[in-house]
This record gives sequence, C-alpha cells and structure tokens, in this order.
Amino acid sequence: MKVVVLTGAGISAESGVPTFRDSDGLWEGHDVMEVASPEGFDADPHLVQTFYDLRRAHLDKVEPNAAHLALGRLEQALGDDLVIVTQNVDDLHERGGASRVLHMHGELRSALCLSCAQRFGWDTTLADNPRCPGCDRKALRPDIVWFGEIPYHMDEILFALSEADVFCSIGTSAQVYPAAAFVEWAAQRGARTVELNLERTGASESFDESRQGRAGDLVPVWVD
Ligand code: BV8
Repeated sequence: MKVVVLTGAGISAESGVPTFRDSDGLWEGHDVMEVASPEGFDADPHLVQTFYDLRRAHLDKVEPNAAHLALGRLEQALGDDLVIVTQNVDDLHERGGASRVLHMHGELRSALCLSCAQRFGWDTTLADNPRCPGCDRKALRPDIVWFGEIPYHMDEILFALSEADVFCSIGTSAQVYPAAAFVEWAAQRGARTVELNLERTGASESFDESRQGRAGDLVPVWVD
C-alpha cells in the first residue's frame, strides 16, 4: 500500500514551534510578503535574514513530538511505500525518525548561495552576511521557498500522488498552493484521503475522512 503524508505547521505546534496563521502565529506582526517573498528579501535582506535566523536558533530548543515519532515508525513499517512531504522548514521529522522527507518549502538548516547556487548545511546566522563557503561571495540567503517561488521536489511529489493508495494531510490550514491542491490530485487517482487537523479547514469537505484534534493524539492512533 502506497501512502503519501503531507504535513504543515500544526504537526510541530505541540513541539513549541509557532504555526503561521493561528492566533500567536509567525505571521502575526509581520506582513507575510515582507518576510516570505523575494521582493521582501530584496527590500530588506537584514529583516528577512533575522526572521529566519531566529527560527533557526529556536530549533535547538524544541523536540519532535508523538506525531513526528509515529511517522518515523510508519516509515520503518512501510519503507519506500511511504512518502512524507512537508511544508515545514524545521527538522523535527528527521529527528523523529523519518529519513526520507521532501521539504517542499525548503529547510531552515540550509543556506543557498545566490552567486554560485550551491547549498550548505547551516546552523548559525545569515544576517551577519557571511561569505559563501563555495565561492567566497557574500551572497547567501535562507534556503526557503518564498511566495511566488517554485516549490522543491514537485516532480517527485506529483509522481507519488499519482501512485498513492492513501493521502493523509496533517496539521495544515490548506491555504497555500500547490500543497492545498494535493488532496484533489490524490483523490482524482483513487486514493483514500484523510485529514488530521486541530480544526476543520476550507479543504475538509474534499477529504473522505476529516478528524479534528491534536496531531500528538491523532497521528499515533492513525499510524498504529
Ligand atoms: C507557487 C516559507 C508556482 C517557508 C511559505 C500570486 C503570485 C504568486 C503566487 C501566488 C499568487 N497567488 C497565489 C499564489 C500561490 C501561492 C499561494 O498559495 N498563496 C496563498 C497565500 C493564496 N503559492 C506560492 O507562491 C508557492 N509557489 O505557487 O509557485 C508553481 C506551483 C507549482 C508548480 C510550479 C510553480 C510557494 C508557496 C510557499 C510559500 N512559503 N513559507 C517558511 O517561512 O516557513 S508558506 C507557509 O504557509 C509555510 O511554508 C507553511 O508551511 C505554509 C502553509 O501553512 P500551514 O503549514 O498550513 O500553517 P498554518 O499556520 O496556516 O496552519 C496550521 C494548521 O495547523 C491550522 O489549520 C491549525 O488548526 C492546525 N493546528 C494547530 N495546532 C495543531 C494543529 N493541528 C494539529 N495539531 C495541533 N496541535
């Protein structure tokens, strides 16, 4: 049985990673386009670098929760028949035991060089404008997919969705595309679709089954 799981910020909420659109969310106090778009980066790179530096530093203070660990167990059981696609840029799936995770919106612990296009594991800050380890130019940006940019791994994701028997969406408000369209793409190809989220979303009607609750409670039950 082939399973595709899509996760969003809600799966990391119980680990202490703020979501985007909940009341105390990341976007609060920020104009999204100021901190998560190429235009925002061009206008004020220091603001954007600092926004991601703070989130990168926070990763050292949080741990994977029961939902991440359950998906790690699911990968043990299903192997290559499980594809985890995440909109999240944290590393909690990996620290929860999953080894093959498609980060379609990039990763906090990666930096991308605008000059030589190389990527580097990155654990410190970028706002101090460090030189690229590859080309020595001061041209590093967060390796994050911003609004208007093309998500990563789309070919792999579309192929996995075309083969999926089950599609499960966990902890996402289904407001950002193309991720929000995955349920339709999976359903068109006959997959059974399940939504696990704290509250109903605009996409809930599109799922065969929509369960409300905390990911830390729902995901272990769904997995086991
Ligand atoms: C694209 C950066 C083309 C990473 C993010 C005009 C111009 C250009 C594009 C567009 C346009 N108009 C529309 C678009 C498309 C645009 C888009 O969708 N805009 C929206 C706002 C309408 N999309 C894009 O630009 C994308 N690129 O379209 O390129 C293309 C497409 C396909 C193929 C080729 C080309 C790029 C989108 C990526 C943007 N980057 N952020 C970062 O900073 O982290 S988006 C941002 O939102 C995050 O990545 C996040 O992952 C994503 C989705 O948010 P969620 O994860 O769902 O989080 P949210 O807070 O919203 O919801 C949390 C949910 O959890 C809630 O429902 C809550 O109830 C629940 N919850 C809370 N606690 C718990 C819980 N659930 C369970 N348990 C709990 N404990």
